[in-house]
Amino acid sequence: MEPPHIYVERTLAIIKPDAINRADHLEDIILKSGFAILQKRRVTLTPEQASDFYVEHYGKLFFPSLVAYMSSGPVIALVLARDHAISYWRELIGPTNTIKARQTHPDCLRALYGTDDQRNALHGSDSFTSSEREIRFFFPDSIIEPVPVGQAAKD
Ligand code: RTP
Ligand code: MG
Repeated sequence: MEPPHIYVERTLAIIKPDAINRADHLEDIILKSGFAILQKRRVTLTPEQASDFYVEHYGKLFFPSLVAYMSSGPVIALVLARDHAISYWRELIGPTNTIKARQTHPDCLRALYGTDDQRNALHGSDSFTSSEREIRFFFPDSIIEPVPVGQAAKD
């Protein structure tokens, strides 16, 4: 008999500068939420790198301060895997604006660990295409193909 197929998806999460001091706790929540952490990298982005990462927002009013914030200190990029990883992680982190999230989704991670409308603790890829691009951005050698459940996570 064939074993059951388990479809595992990957997403890119970032612990942003305002939440970096709570990284261990946040990683614990991630694991308890059923994700495997496949790859992990702590890095301080240059303004150029932060601009490239958020290029879809180039030209918007908040772009310069977003770039300044994301390059203001270390971040931790994490490749997370589980079923429906992209949508599930976005649901867990909640709405973009921490202040509004506290009113509408008080249990979401941004409501609990974010700071304001910009410093919102965590990033999550918003689509499969974004996840591929963002994983490659932080982990250029990453191979995008199905990962067996239970594969060991490496630091
Ligand atoms: P992220 O990409 O960081 O996971 O956030 P998101 O998808 O929920 O929101 P997105 O629209 O992609 O915005 C990227 C980041 O830009 C800042 N932002 N500020 N002041 C504003 O109106 C505003 N809108 C967005 C936030 O830091 C947001 O995470
Ligand atoms: Mg986004």
